[in-house]
Amino acid sequence: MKITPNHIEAHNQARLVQHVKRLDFLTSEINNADAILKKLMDFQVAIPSWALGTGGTRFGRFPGGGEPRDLEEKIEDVGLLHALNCSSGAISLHIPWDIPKDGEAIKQLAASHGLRFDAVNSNTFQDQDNQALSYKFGSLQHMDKAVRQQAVEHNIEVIKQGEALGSESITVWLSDGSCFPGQLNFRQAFQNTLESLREIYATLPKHWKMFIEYKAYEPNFYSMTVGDWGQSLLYVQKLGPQAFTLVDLGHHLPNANIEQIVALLLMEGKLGGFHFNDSKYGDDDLTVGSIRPYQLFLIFNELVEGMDALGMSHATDLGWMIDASHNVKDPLEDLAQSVEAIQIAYAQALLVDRKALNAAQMDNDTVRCQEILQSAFRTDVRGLVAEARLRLGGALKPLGLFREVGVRKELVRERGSKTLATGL
Ligand code: AFD
Ligand code: MN
Ligand code: MN
Repeated sequence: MKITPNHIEAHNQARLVQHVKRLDFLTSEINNADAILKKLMDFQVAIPSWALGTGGTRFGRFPGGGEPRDLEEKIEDVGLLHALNCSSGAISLHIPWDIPKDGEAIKQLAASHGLRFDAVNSNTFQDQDNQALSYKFGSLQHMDKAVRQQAVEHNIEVIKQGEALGSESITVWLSDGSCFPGQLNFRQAFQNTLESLREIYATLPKHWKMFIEYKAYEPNFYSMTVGDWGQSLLYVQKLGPQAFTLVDLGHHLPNANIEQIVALLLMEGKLGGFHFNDSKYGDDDLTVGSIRPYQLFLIFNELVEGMDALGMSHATDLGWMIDASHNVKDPLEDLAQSVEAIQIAYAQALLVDRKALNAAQMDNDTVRCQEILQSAFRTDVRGLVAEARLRLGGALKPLGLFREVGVRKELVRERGSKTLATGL
């Protein structure tokens, strides 16, 4: 299945008059539309290879049909999404779920869809069939040096795989921890993990980054060895300049002030990137912006302010990735919604009147501070986001075109209705 320029052209033509009307109104209301458009056009969000199939819970899984059967088809799916929105031009691989058999051929296939490879992800939270030692009681933290060594070697192998594809970062998410008090000596677990991470870090290519992702709970329910941003920061500070903290929005305890965490990690030069998703209760992996769009905006508000203060490039200095799971929605539709939600929050954050906010803060004018933030948040920037897509050659309404041409129906026809994608 391919989305052709003809599809895009016909779809856009039919919506152009309405779009221009909307955009004209919007640009008459704001004064930095051109600058925002340029930034939106530069901004790409990576799609996780493990989120292209239907997810499930431990209770069950209800596949929707036409799921990608192998890495090639996963790349095809991300290519479809990118053809529609021109803003998801990267794929993040999970190894060993997605080991390229022929690296060069996979690289070429991705390039033919305009895709590059974002961070590679290691997996020591499951045992694989051919694995000698078990990760039941942890991997990089394990009491047994041989298990730690096996996990270290896996991560080194993932870096090698990533290098062959042109990736420039590895994300390490550990499920290591304990389920019951007394099970683990916390200091020992930390030291073991640090020592293992150091061995991995030592093999990083010079231009690579290592992201240490934290998570408050699950699958371990008493302690997680990288349980929060403070612990992740401890590791990355000890590891060195190529190590950074990765913030997954679903990995905090309820009501955590994620925007403040982001601001401080940025200030310390230790924020590496994001796994975007949304949640009501925990690590729900729901569509970005579906539950707490204001929180997402506030996070982007800190990002824009902090990155500008440090002279960082919005497009390239942090890793922007989605990490989601789709139990009831079509994965591609869900991902299209997520990318758009990220772009909307980013555009709204670019609208914030920084000078006025600064002045209101200096005056302790709390009311004015809220007005400034909320007036940006309540601006309907969808016309700007659509215009950025239009200029890049994408569809005015990606989701609309996806349904008009019956992408899923065609994928089911090509691949079958009972296919199963690897992932969670
Ligand atoms: C986990 C983490 C991490 C990991 C993924 C596995 O968010 O990013 O790679 O799920 O699918 O909860
Ligand atoms: Mn994640
Ligand atoms: Mn997660």
